[in-house]
Amino acid sequence: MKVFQHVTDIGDLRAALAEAQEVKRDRYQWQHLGRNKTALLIFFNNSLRTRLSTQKAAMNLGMNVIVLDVNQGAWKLEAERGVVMDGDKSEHLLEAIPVMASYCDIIGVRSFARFESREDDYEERILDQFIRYSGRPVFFMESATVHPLQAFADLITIEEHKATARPKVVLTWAPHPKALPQAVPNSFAEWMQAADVDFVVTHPEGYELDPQFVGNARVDYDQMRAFEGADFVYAKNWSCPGVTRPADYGRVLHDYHTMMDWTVSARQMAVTRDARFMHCLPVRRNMIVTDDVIEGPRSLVIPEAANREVSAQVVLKRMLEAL
Ligand code: AN0
Ligand code: CP
Repeated sequence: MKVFQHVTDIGDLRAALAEAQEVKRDRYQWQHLGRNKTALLIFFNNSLRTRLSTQKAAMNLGMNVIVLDVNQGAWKLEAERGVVMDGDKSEHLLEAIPVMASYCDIIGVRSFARFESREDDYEERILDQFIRYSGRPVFFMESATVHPLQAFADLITIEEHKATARPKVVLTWAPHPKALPQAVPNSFAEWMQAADVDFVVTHPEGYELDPQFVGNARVDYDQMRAFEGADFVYAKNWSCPGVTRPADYGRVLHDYHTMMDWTVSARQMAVTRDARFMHCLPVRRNMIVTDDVIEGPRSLVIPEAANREVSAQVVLKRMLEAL
């Protein structure tokens, strides 16, 4: 594997899920694969899970790991070509990328949506430059539009906890005080559309996800109706994707105080089929989900986060095998 961005990059999902279970049986059985190989993890944004789980996965494989927080100690990086660099940016990505690549074998990058323009974000300008100019395999650790390590971990978690062959999985929008990217719901939708599940999305009007990710998934603006008979509830906030009105891209469309009936609580969970609750974390309690639901016996948020180590290990293992 040279790039890990979309669900198609992982190939057959059955095989990927089987490999995840093989990792869980003994995660240290491939220490020879990573010997004298270095993973460089580059963070333009904050992280708890991605940072720790990906380092752990690389160490499980016997790799060396270097973590760079670009905004804490590195030079500020320019991403546009052709600008006169007389501002606060001291170095250009076009030099920084090949330099960083010269010290490692595999590169992971986290670079969130900037919300300056929908085109810039959806063209994946930053990650594309890493793919083009590093000469190394590149995996996305949440880019402007996707978070595939999260979606893969989510799929592993659903597979482990499903009680029926084809569970009903509901992705629900939930309120949040600040504008958040669409990367998590985009990837979750993309991976659920590729998996053997009955997938439904529910959100207020105006938050329609990009068709390249959501495809022809069922969308219901009535959250209670969408929750009926659900086996898994996956909550997430996202800002306006700007599909129908590009000018609204990245906006929070309503004052969140008026949207609090979308917070996942016992009221909605009551109409499900005793659904499991999922969220990628970090989560704002009593905005996205009530304390009782996230703490309750049906919550999967901790095993879901633990599976981030597993999804990262499958991806790194495949990249090492293809070096
Ligand atoms: C990020 C987001 O919503 O994309 C990261 C989630 C994994 N969340 C925040 O910035 C709070
Ligand atoms: N879920 C997730 O990616 O968490 P972090 O932002 O803490 O890495």
